Amino acid sequence: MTAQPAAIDAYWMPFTANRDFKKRPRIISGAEGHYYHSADGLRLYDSFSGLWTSGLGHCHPKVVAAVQKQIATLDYCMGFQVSNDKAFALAERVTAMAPDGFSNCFFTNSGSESVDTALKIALAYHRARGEGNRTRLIGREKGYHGVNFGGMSVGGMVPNRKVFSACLLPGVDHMRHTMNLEHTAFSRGQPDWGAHLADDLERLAQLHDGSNIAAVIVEPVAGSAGVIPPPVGYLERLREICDRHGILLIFDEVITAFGRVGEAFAAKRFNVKPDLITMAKGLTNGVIPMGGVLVQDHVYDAFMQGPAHVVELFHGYTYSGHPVAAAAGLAVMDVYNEEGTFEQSRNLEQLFEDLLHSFAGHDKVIDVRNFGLMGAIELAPRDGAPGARGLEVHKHCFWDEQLVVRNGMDVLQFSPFLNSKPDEMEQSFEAVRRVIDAIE
Ligand code: PXG
Repeated sequence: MTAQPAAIDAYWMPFTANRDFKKRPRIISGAEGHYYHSADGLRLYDSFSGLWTSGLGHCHPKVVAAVQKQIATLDYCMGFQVSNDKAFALAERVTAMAPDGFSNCFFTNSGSESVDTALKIALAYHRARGEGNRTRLIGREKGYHGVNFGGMSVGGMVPNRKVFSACLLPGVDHMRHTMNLEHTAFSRGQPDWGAHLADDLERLAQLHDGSNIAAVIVEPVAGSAGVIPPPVGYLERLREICDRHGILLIFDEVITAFGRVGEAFAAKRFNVKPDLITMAKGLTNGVIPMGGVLVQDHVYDAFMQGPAHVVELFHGYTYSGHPVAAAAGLAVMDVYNEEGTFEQSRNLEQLFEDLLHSFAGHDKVIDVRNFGLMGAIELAPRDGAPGARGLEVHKHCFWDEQLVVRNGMDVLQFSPFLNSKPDEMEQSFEAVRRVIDAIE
């Protein structure tokens, strides 16, 4: 048992009610496989795989060994003009797993950086092709694309945007989101209703003239907003409209890539090919921060023109392609391959869906949504106190059931391990039910 840290005032926690947290901290000091160890001695099951990150479980021995070896071999190396062997190797591995025609990968250090990188690539691509007038960017309500200025601007999470409203990028529009409880509540997987909402993109193309639009970005399955699977036919329709108007389609796959929806990429699962794909999280199983952007060949080729000694894209991060992160990524790709992780994930989908939907009909539950190993149970908000019920479930699960459950307001989100054991998955939902039953 490890003691609680003596002082906890200095750390300003992200996306957390700091004062509430510090009254009774939930501090994790160790992990192994599917369990966390808290600083005050609890052993907790992690129902969220880190933060959608750690599909293989924590401290996988192969990944640990690869990181230990790399850090003692090459800890860092400049990534501009000089680079390291592991970054090239990882780009080869990841592009080989991508849909056909994605032969190049740019590395970043997070999902937010991946999104801003993708938006910049889209703008620079059009300019390189003599269409510098294409500057408008389109996102979607309820979209989450990280917290940097580009991602925040195309994103549609109101609390994340509110305070910064005056500083959001100009020339950004949003399509409507596709959630409508009247039509889609308790759908299993993709709802049948809602494909027509893709036509919002056509309307924006009519309004601005499609020739002024650079790109549209969507999460193939929205994650942070509380798991919103795409209506049947919706992504296909977006692709058609993009093709008609020369608009680049960006899939933000920070959550959906690497097995979360039973394939290496959601683009493969839905059989819809975007022009750019952002990724992070599962790229290294969360072990070392790393993200990336995959680009279709026509995008990369547009940059590889003109004098060969000139930098093609004035963009990059000190830690782009970091050797330790890339070594972690390579080990993770090996494990995905050796253990058949994406197939394991696919095989757990039915059980997961059944467990989630066993909450339909519960008097405190107003919707259940799922796709792949992404799931949400939406609780009815308590009168006058939206979010209170969700936070209470999180805390009771932690203290009373030794279970880490993520809540976004009153939506409980589930991101089980891609290699979950069925009995542990079942037990985790039994615990959630006891807590939902017990609270007010
Ligand atoms: N795009 C998507 C689709 C994401 O889910 C980001 C970009 C940003 O990634 P970074 O690495 O910059 O955080 C994300 C991140 C939640 C939750 O509760 C999800 C994320 C972040 C915080 C909370 O679902 N995803």
